[in-house]
Amino acid sequence: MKVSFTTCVGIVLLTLIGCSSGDKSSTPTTSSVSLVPPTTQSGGGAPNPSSGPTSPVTDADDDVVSIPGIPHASYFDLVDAKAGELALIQNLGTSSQWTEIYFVKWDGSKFNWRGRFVSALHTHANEFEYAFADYNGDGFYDLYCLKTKNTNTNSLEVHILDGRSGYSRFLLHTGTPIPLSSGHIAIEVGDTNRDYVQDIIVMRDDPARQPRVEVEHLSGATTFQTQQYFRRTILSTNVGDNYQLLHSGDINYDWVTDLFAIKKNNTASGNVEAHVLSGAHNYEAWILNKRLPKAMTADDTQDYVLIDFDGDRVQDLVVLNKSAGGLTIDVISGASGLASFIIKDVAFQPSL
Ligand SMILES: [Ca+2]
Ligand SMILES: [Ca+2]
Ligand SMILES: [Ca+2]
Ligand SMILES: [Ca+2]
Repeated sequence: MKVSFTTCVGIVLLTLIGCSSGDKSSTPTTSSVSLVPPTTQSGGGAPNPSSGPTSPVTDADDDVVSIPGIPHASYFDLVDAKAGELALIQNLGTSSQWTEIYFVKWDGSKFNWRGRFVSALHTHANEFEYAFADYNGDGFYDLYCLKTKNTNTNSLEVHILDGRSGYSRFLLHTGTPIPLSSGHIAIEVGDTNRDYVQDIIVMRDDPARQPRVEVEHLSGATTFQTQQYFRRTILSTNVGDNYQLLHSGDINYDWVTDLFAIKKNNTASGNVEAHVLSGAHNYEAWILNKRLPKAMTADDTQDYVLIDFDGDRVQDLVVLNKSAGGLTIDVISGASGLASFIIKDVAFQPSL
């Protein structure tokens, strides 16, 4: 089902979570909507002791996950790759002593392993964010490894592993104009200016820097050396582990990806909430504020990924429920307006 913009606004009207004025019109608001605010901080951008420079925001992916079938499993990240495929990235505790990449695919009833690759990236303690895209246009998805901590250049670094070689060699190592930051950085890859070259989207949550989450695009055409877009959003900083920021979905079908702020903790409703800012409106308009059919947890044990899981060309929201005992997966249907599940509580125990 295609969800039109008007339908989305309708969804907003039906499912407002703590929204106040400004949502009654049929067009996105440009005033700041009073969501359950991510922070009570205002104006000056004074650092919060819990997330300031001396106490970097802890990433959700620090959690240990043990997954049957992967020896020495200790650390994972999960990203989308190819249509409907998922990739697990094991950064630490690998048998090869290199970062390893596993592909899995859902066949309608269970997950199946699709391949394992020993990459040319060393193991590390949570220093990289990841995204898949075809960097060199050879038809193979490459792995963008974006180093956000402890870089030699003291800037955000881009290291790209070649998909065609099974991720065994690098296509690029470069610094960028983006300085490292004490706050949390989320990153996606996509062609934001439609020149057929993949760009990097950086979402910066740094209350020590300023009080609004910033979105910045680095130009792929200049090998990520120039900023081709910059905006301060109406989303307050200091979202920390309460939120997960995603930028790979276009919820209102205007061909511009939107900023999903998934509020995972401390919601008034007790459920996880999706708050979406319109990319086409420079992140000054909320286009969805939705209570998801998913209870929040006290700990940061849920990770969210946007992909089209069921192949209907509508982005779905994959939930990874992490625990010491393993991983279970839910998928919330985009076609249902993020109201119902495609799969729920499926243990992640892929078959060979
Ligand atoms: Ca490639
Ligand atoms: Ca581009
Ligand atoms: Ca959009
Ligand atoms: Ca879908």
